[in-house]
Amino acid sequence: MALDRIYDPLRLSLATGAQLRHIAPMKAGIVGFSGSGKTTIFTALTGIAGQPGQRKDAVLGMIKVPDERIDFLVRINNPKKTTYAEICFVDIAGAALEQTESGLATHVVNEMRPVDAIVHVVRGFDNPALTRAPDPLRDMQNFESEMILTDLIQVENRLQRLIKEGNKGQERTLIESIKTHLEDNKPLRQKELSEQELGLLTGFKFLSLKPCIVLVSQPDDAVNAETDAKLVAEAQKNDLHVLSMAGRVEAEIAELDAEEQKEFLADLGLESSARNRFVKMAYRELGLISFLTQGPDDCHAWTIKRGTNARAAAGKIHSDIERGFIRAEVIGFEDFQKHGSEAACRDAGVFRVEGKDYEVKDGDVINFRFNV
Ligand SMILES: Nc1nc2c(ncn2[C@@H]2O[C@H](COP(=O)(O)OP(=O)(O)OP(=O)(O)O)[C@@H](O)[C@H]2O)c(=O)[nH]1
Ligand SMILES: [Mg+2]
Repeated sequence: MALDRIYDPLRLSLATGAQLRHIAPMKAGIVGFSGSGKTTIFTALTGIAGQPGQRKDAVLGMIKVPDERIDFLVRINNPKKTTYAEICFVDIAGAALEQTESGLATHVVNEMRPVDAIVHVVRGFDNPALTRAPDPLRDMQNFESEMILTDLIQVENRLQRLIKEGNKGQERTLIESIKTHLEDNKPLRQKELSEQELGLLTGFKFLSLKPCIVLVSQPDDAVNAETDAKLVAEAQKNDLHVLSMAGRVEAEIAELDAEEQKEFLADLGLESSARNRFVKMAYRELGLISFLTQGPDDCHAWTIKRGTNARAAAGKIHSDIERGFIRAEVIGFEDFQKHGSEAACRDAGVFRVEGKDYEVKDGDVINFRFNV
């Protein structure tokens, strides 16, 4: 399926869980209980008006990741094409408020499976449509338990199947140890798993294994409020990262044009937009970095996980470059900025040739040499 049939970058569109799998940029699923303010946060992060209420399909919004390094490369190259890293936000249907003891509803799970990271919106504001008073800590813990329970049910089904087939191999041992972990109400992101074990588990797309940011949607008068310390402490116990914002205020600002946004943010004493604050935190907490490629045709930011080696990074651009990898020609961004061109960097001795195992650093300007 062609990507451009699924979504128009930077515009609103709809997709089913199955279509979501085909979207290449990092996908962040906005989830939470019904009426927690998810759609409002979707608007705050994307600037795109959301669709209120329950729907059949997930709503997508693409954003470009602001990157001053790309802005610099564009100024010196004036390229035909500029490509910022992108994040695709997915506004996912709300989860039922009551704890069901049977995990999350299937239509919610189907939309959550394909995402790379979870943005869990918890309600800190009074929603007149809901009878329960806001309680971010309660909602954070309940939704986490729902994700864990959903994984546990999946694991139990798999285990039964393996037992029936008489399987006594590696997968069964692993599934059994995962079951024990989940039964303790612990998320899989906290289980130590080897690369090989993670490989065996990719097909499951476990919810509690995905990195998760808890986003507390605060009332309108809490634009700059600190997140409750108890909530942060509890979140840390589960490797959850917390960010607070006044969702409705931020959504209104995000829909303004750039100049007006700046004024409003300054008036409110906010350093930058909700989107920028989110992206900065998400990259830091999810261990993401960008490397850059540049030239007269294209200046391009590529998002990878910290720790990725040169050869795997090349695969982000094209599988041929990964397969035929010869070497990576690397200049650190600060050196590039200081000297202004590849030639000047060579003269200054800051142009490096690295092999396939080189660990790519944030902001590396790279030219891959390959042969296929
Ligand atoms: N006071 C206040 N109200 C908000 C805030 N965010 C959302 N609301 C209101 O709460 C209601 C629900 O907000 P939505 O963003 O639609 O919540 P949702 O989680 O997407 O809801 P569902 O998709 O139905 O589960 C709406 O009436 C919003 O106007 C906020 O930050 N402050
Ligand atoms: Mg909604």
